[in-house]
Amino acid sequence: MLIQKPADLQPSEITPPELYARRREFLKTAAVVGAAVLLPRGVVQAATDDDLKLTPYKDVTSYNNFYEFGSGKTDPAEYAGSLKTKPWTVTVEGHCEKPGQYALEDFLAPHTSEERIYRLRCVEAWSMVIPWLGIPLAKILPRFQPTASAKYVEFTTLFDPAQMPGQKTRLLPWPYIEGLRMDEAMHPLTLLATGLYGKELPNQNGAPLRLVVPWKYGFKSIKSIVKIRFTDQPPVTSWNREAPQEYGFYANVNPDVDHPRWSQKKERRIGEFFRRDTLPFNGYADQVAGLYANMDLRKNF
Ligand SMILES: Nc1nc2c(c(=O)[nH]1)N[C@H]1C(S)=C(S)[C@@H](COP(=O)(O)O)O[C@H]1N2
Ligand SMILES: [Mo]
Repeated sequence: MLIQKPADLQPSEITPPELYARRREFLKTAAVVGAAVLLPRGVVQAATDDDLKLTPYKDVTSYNNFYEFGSGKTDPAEYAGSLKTKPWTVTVEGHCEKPGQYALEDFLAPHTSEERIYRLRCVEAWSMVIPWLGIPLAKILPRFQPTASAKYVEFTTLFDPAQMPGQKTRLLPWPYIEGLRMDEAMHPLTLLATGLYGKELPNQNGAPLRLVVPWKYGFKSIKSIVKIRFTDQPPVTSWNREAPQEYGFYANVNPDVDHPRWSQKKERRIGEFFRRDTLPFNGYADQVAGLYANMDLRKNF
């Protein structure tokens, strides 16, 4: 496990992607000994090696959705260089005892990023497997002392058309907003990602701070977060505002509920030829299905 703050990562410590696979082999052996001790039970997803075969770094960083830089898959890699991620401030507001503006380092401290290998499944029916670096959101939120009326958490992406040229267009209602129910936000799988493949997040992947909610469609995993707000009502999210009949608040990966314009039964793992069956909750059902025990997930899509 990498246990380092991104700010502490020295160039000499960064594992080049081509060495990454070999390092992983080593870590796998180490994990047999260490994982049970380091991670709460049930967090490490039991899966075949094939199912968690890493998507190459090049694909992870050149095939992206980040509409602030355009709607084409290669637009973010091409244009996100204009995003300035240092310094970065995260504003905390709403139903909590400790609202404020926090420099990114203070916002994350004293926690250090750990590695989590998660699948990300886009609603467009492609998927990737990414070794994220991040901190479970559940470790960070309690510090702001959410009150009893905090039922949801709303996340907002930076709004600055000068740095994010896509925001000069009406592709989406800006700024990009996403939200989780409090228990989803506090679930141990929910990660605030600071990096991937052992390095800081590239801008196109949502630097310097993004959400990764692996059991939900990729659009819930909001990038380049500048604001976190505790609310008593479900946040109005960008995609839900844009097309409510297509994108619900919950957005749990569900092969049985088709997108109105296409099936969700299969997916194409980027880099693979044959399509795979999509798994309920993107393969994390054992860990998260209980969150939705009494809900009709066809209605609450
Ligand atoms: N701010 C913001 N966050 C976003 C998006 C976006 O357009 N803007 N796209 C979402 C979608 S649809 C997906 S699939 C994932 C893609 O993450 P990746 O490019 O790092 O693989 O980011 C999500 N987060
Ligand atoms: Mo997506």
